[in-house]
Amino acid sequence: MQFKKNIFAAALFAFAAAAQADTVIFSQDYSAQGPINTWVAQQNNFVSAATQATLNFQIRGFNSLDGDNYYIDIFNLHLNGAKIFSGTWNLGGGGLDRVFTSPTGATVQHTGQLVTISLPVQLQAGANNITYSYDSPSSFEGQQRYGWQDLNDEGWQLGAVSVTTAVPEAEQSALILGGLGMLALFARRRKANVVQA
Ligand SMILES: [Ca+2]
Ligand SMILES: [Ca+2]
Repeated sequence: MQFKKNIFAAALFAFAAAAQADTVIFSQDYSAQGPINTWVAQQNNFVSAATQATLNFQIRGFNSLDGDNYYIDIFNLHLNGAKIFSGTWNLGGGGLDRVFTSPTGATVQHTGQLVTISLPVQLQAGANNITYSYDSPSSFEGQQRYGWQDLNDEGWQLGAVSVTTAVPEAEQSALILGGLGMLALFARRRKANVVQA
């Protein structure tokens, strides 16, 4: 009976290790925060050893946050000072959805007043800064588009942010082999117990 339990535990360990392909190196949940003005930026500061990572986050619009209309609101994301992602979506105020700057491999899903974004990012080994901000430019594509509108009209919120790195396949294999090793160990112990009895 004990042997069966051990086998089960070892198998679970092997499968769990295989499933844990991503390591979270930074996460912050802003869902309890109310809307903030479009001229207020948000920042994440964290230290990373890894360079290749995935940044997941959400943008939520309140009231009539605009897309590409007269009162255009453009979302910008800077990683360590460089703009890597930029776009505008109709998050309640009308206008078109557009992405202006985006790394290869990005996914952007817009549903209602929520945009869910996943970006491959190249971090620095050491300190990293991500800045999320909105811009409502005085000049955009040859037109006056300026329109900061306060919280009575619109606001925004950053959703759950997570930065993850994929565990290299070699490490995953090592974890699975470790789980199989445990299986073998339990099997040997069981044999030894049988001999003693
Ligand atoms: Ca608006
Ligand atoms: Ca606006």
